[in-house]
Amino acid sequence: MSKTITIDPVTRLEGHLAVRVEVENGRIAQAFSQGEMFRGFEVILKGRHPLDAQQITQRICGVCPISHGIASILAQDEAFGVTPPINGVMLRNLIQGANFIQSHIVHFYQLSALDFVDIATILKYNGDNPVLKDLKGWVQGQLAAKMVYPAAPFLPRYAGKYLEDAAANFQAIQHYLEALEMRRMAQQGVALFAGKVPHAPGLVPGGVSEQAAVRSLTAFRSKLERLRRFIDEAYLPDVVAVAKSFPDYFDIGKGCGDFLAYGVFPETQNPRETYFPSGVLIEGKLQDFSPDKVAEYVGHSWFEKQEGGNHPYAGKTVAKPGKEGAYSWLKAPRYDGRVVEVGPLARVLIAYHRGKDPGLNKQVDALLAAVGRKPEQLNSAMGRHAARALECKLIADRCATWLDRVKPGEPTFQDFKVPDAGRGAGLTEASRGALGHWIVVEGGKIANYQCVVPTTWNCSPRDDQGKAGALEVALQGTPIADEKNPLEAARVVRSFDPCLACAVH
Ligand code: NFE
Ligand code: MG
Repeated sequence: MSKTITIDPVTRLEGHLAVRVEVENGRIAQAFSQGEMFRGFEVILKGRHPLDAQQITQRICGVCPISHGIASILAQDEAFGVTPPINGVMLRNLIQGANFIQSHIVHFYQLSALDFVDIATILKYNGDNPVLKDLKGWVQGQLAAKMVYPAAPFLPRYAGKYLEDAAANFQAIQHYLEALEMRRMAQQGVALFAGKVPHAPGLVPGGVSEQAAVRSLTAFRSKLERLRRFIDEAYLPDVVAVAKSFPDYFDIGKGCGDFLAYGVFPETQNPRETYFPSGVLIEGKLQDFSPDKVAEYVGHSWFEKQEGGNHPYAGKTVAKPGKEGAYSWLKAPRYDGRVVEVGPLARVLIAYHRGKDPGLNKQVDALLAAVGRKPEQLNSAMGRHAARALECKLIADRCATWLDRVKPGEPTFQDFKVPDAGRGAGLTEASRGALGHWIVVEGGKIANYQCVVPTTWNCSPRDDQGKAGALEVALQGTPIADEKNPLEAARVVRSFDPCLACAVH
């Protein structure tokens, strides 16, 4: 007998995701990931001036607008035939790097940690940390006032096993609050070179419109040093502590096992020479990434019927609500017809397999030793958290190198003309994974614009062949101890850090 459980909405993630699972003998047998809203950015962009694209596409999301902006200006760099000066390349990296840092920190503390940390222990706090005393007093006040949800947004939550050690909980709760301050600091770092947050005017084809002023570089460095301390002293140790307390999550949430990264953070004027390398890991073997092999299917998506997969240059976005057999507003991107997972785990594993950066491989090995796991166990719910935390450190450390490479006072921008016709692919990574924008310009206007987005890869519905998407595969086999509290399923979903606002764009 199978029992269907629907989690709708899955909370503590970005956007509107519903997950329907069929449970048999205490385990998930089948899972269906449903994106619940249509937005239509690709339709809005048609017929507009190409230079509107990086502004409009940043509105896809408030968490990763920078990566949409970067994907858009990379596509336009190619379409317009312009190469940014090295200062422009480095400032783009600092802007995008700071955006990744805030995103990873907010994902662990504000979105995921409450799956593991027992916030209810705050009522037992008897120490003299002012922040924790304040929080305890606030919860007590809400209880005394008989509020329905006295500790919202922390409670209610699914019942289950949370961190038992009181001191570990207090520390994590304190870091939860500090993380908000860290996030603000990283956002300020973005704004120094991008103009403002979240939707940055400073990202332009040909480079960055802000100058490389010594004052901004110094301000960025001081924020970066504070962030690096938080990542080293709080974020990474907290993830290791959670990983050691929940070792079973290195065996839960195992994904399809195939991974894709476009690569991100160019270190030369060639946009493909990136710090995190591109690549495809299929059945444990590393292949070079080929952009021609990306295609989107809509067999189970609410879009007009099409024959087979469309490469993004030929992609169409025609909404078809109520289409028979469809259950999601996400398309189903596939690589060479295969389901692949994208994100920090994909980037870290692909860099690890490439082995070009011995320092990076050493840090992956050290993390695995700290949690007592083997590399193959990174393909799991806890592995995704561990890879994300490690990646956050790698990026923050690398930002210091990019800062050193900026030449103060030298140009950050190369002028260009918008041609009457052209096309380009902007391939980068957002914090949640491989992100591509494809632009076709005709008559000086956008003739077609397609975005293939990280969460569209990870949370896609089934494709035309009926192959389940990456999250759907990862949910299969997940044990569900209590059908009224499907905490295990929620933990697997959140390990992907889904953003449905992006995914449905
Ligand atoms: Ni709305 Fe986004 C990221 C992009 S997710 S957060 O990271 O691109 O698919
Ligand atoms: Mg799209």
